[in-house]
Amino acid sequence: MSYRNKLLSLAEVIMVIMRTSKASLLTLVFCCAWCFSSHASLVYVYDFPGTPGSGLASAQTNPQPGNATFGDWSRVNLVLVPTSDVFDNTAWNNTANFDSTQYASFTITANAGWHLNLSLLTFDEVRSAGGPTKGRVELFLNGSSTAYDTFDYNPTPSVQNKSFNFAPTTDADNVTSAEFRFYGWNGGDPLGAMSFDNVATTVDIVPEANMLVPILLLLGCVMVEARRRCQISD
Ligand SMILES: [Ca+2]
Repeated sequence: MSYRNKLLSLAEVIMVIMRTSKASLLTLVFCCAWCFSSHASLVYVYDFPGTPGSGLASAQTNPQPGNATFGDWSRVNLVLVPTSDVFDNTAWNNTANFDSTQYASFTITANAGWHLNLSLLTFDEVRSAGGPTKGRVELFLNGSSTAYDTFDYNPTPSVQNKSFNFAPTTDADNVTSAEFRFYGWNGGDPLGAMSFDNVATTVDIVPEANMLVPILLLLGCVMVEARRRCQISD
């Protein structure tokens, strides 16, 4: 349900409550519960279904969240490996030097009037024999060319789950777009591969306007109406 529709629904419920009782306290509790319940984190997962595993957002098992769009995966200076159910790539930089021009990535874009409070990225990784032995994930915010945070790890020959515990973004950061880039280098074979799966982003998608403003306006209306009815009954 959209934020606007939630507000309209809330107003209707308040009117019903006021018609049927003097339950101002109940109304207050309901408003607070609604406010907090509409403000929860969700987890969006890329699981790359098909052969080769698809990086298209429309192909993922879970649907898009409301009020933000997870994008299609990109390969920048990488070559697809047609493995099933993972995002597999070869032609990684084979030297000992990190190369910022070669990566796999995806973006998240908030709808107008919303922003992203990001808190965690987890993912499965595995490399083939000769694949990269150095891995890095960088998070870029609001189109900046400077990484907000960086996670280094050593890609493994069997599947492991990794956690990128960056500093969570807050309302004050006003993040409206984000990009995660996955790098690899220092392999022993130019045909070596590295793949990703179950790339899970934890995010709270928040309306930019202060949530309390419309709630307080509604509560104000409730109290004014309650006082008016009291005066009429006196
Ligand atoms: Ca998968």
